[in-house]
Amino acid sequence: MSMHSIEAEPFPLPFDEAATALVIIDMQRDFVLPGGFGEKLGNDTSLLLAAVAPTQRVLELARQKGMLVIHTREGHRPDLSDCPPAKLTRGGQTFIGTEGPMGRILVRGEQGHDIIHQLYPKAGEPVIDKPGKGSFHATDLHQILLDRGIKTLIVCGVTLEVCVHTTVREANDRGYECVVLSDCVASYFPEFQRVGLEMIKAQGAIFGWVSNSKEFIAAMG
Ligand code: TIU
Repeated sequence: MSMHSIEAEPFPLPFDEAATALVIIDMQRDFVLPGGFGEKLGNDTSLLLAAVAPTQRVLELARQKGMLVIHTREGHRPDLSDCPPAKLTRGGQTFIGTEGPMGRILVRGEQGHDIIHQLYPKAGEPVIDKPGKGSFHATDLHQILLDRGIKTLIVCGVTLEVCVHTTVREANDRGYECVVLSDCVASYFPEFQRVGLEMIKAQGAIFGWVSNSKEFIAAMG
C-alpha cells in the first residue's frame, strides 16, 4: 500500500497508488487531428489539443511510478460487423469505414484510428479496443482492472461529454472511484467541457471527482 490524497472537487480523495490506474481515453488521430471522424462530424479538432501536454506530464509520472496505464481506442473491425447499423448511419450520414486522409475512419489498423505519437502506448500497457463510447461495453477492461486489484481510476482523454463521461459512468457503477483531470480532458464544445465537469462532481461526487494534472502530480509527491 502506498496511500496518497488528491485535492479534488467536491472533496479530497484518498487513493492507494498500487490500486490506481491511469486511463487515457481515445487520444486517437481520428478525434484530435483534421481529416478524421471528429472533423467529419463538423467539429474544430484543435480544441482537443489543449489536453495533450498535461496528459503527457501525467503519463510520464504514472510510468515513473510503475502505475498501471491503460489506453483505449474507439473503432471497429474492418468489415464493420461490430458497428451497430444505428451508429453507422447516424444522422443519415455514413462516415465510419469511409476513406479519409488518415485511412478508413474509425477502423482498427488504420492510421487515423491509432493513438497520437505524443501519448503512444508503451509495451506492456494494455490497449482496449472498444466499439462503443464506453470503455467497459464489449471489452475486457473490467477483468483487467479486477485482476490487478484496481479501485481508483485517474481519467484523461476525449471527448469529455461522450467517451469520458460514458466510461466514468460505467466505471462508477462497477464500484471504481474515478478522478477526472480537468486539463487532461477536452470537448469540441467549451460549454460541454464546463458543464460536463460540473455533472461528474455534483451532488457529493455523484459519479466521480474532478481534479487536475497539477494536483495529481502534487498528490504523487
Ligand atoms: N463525437 C464525440 O464527441 N466523441 C466521440 O464520438 N467519441 C469519443 O468521445 N471518443
